[in-house]
Amino acid sequence: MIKSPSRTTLLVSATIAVVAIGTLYSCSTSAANDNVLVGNAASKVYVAPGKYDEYYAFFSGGFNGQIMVYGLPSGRLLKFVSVFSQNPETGYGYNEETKPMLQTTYGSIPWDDTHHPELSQTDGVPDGRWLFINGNNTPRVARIDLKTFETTEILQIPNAAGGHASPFTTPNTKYIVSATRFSVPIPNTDVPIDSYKQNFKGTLSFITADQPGKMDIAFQILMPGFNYDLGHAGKGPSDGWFFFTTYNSEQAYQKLELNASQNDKDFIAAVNYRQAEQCVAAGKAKTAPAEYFHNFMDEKSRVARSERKSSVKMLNPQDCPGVVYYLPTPKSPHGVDVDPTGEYIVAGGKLATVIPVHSFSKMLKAIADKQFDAEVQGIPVLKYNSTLAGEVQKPGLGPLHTEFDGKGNAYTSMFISSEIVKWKLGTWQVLDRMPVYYSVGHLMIPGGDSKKPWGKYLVSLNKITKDRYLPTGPELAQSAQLLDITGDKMKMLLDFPTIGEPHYAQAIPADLIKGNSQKFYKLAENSHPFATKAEADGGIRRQGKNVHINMIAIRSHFAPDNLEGVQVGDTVYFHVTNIEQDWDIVHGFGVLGADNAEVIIAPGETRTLRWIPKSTGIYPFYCTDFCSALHQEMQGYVRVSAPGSTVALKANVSERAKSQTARAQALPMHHEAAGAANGSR
Ligand code: RUQ
Ligand code: CUA
Repeated sequence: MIKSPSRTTLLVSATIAVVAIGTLYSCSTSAANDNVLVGNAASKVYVAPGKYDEYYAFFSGGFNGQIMVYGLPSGRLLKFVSVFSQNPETGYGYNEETKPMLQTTYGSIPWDDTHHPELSQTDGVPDGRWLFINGNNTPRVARIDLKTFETTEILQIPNAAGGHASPFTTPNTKYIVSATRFSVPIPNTDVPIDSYKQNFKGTLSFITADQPGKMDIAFQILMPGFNYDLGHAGKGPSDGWFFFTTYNSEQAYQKLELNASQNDKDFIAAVNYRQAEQCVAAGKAKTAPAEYFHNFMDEKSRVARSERKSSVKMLNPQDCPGVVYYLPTPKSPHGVDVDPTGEYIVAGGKLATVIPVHSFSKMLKAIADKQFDAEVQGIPVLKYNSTLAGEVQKPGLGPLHTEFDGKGNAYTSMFISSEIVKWKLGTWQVLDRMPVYYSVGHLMIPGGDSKKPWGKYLVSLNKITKDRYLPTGPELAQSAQLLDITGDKMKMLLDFPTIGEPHYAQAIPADLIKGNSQKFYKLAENSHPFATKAEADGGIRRQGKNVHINMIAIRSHFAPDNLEGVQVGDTVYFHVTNIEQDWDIVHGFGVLGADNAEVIIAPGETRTLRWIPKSTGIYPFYCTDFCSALHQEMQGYVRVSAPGSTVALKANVSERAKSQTARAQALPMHHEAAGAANGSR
């Protein structure tokens, strides 16, 4: 077989292909280097040691279900924020306090696929209070509090499958949205797949978002069974409207690659959500049964709770005329982006040869003049030319997403031709092009989807990395590239890798966040039911087969640190309170043979590790975070006896309390020195 001619042919053609690709990439790379090497690119991204970056940037972690926080322009990675995925690094989703965050009607889900981070806005401008992000697989939206950089709330979206067009915000964060990517029967029931046209529907969800801890579905709009892809709110004159792209208006349910690419135009759904509010208030929405979970972190106890909800308000556009219009849009549109003035609605048609731009004012006029072509399930379809402001001709191949610089320019990502194209709003002229490496999906300008973009940098979020970094086996990191957009021509400044697939990102001047960043949790306000606020309060308690250990962590010991009386068959809960009240003094806790993950305990909070010892013996536990000069001494032992053993419950609380506190005070700790250095800046 090795010698067969077909194999040889295959090898030869493969070699040719490799050579061709190699040539392509080396050409591209040298072209890139030409761009990079103009002027002072390095100095523009250089952030000196000890200095801060100018922007916080939040990148979706895609299929890692998290968020990565980067500094711009340096591209330095600052933090991972766990959202929909368990994270063994912090214990998120493993410890007892955060487990409820991942609760859904499908059970506890340890993973999701994040796509679109979205900053909260005030009057159409990112304000630095919260970041929202969607879970695409098991439709959910999450709130991240930008004081603590922690996920504080997750809402499941019922009557949906694939939460892709999400969680874009209205200008004052009254609502964030989620549209179903995949249409399914609503409510979801057992039907033949080939009954798609009769039975499958889409939904658009409007979610109240301006009150922390109280996210909920305000209402859903029942839509024809297309795929809903992305969305953006109107602003300024178009405030009160929301625009969603749809594809698969063919309603294909197999081989979509072919069957959903038949129509020359699909649609943008223009939703008048103020009108929807009025119809809901007037009782025109039905109360539909819908099971979903709302999970939120209590601020004082820092324990998450889950509540199950059982119905939503469902509005059928037929019962609320004027609530939705369809704008024909070529072809299989993906992104839909509204310019800073609120007049222009730009679509990125994956298979379109132009970038179509709709005019909001023309749309209102076309509605008033009833310029309708057809109706789809009670939704009027406007005439393409009646809403069209213009088309960008020959933009490149595979337009996906557009952001704005606030100076009248738009920037569109071209997936197939791997470039960013800059064009002028109003004249639709292409002004500049920049090759990017490779296959750009989203692009991001800080505030670039808002009323007031900070139009200094553009980040290209590339799907394919290939030869940009040292090879790391078959799977490479994804790649981001930073461009300077202050001049007429874009300038390439920097490549940096990203982890998971960063579909979209958001960024905001650091000044809007850094002053609010919380340094520790106040111990006095810790209302966790198992909080231990002083060394002398530690102990061990048995409740049937459950053993609760109350423990403190402080540099450089746990108290108690010797525990006896645990038996095989018990479930042990280590409730560890970090009683430090100082910035960046975090302790960790791990115990031999634990089958979950460590817990990381921020100063002032309590975290609980559940542990089921499987055999008798002595089990050490230790601090996992190098917290002090005597971090290696920060350890203890649990004795595990046979079931029914007469070994009494015992915790060495009081003897250790005094001597260790005295010792900790006598030693200078490296974290304190680091803290002082930070404080001096
Ligand atoms: S997607 S690459 Cu936003 Cu999930 Cu466009
Ligand atoms: Cu605490 Cu190391």
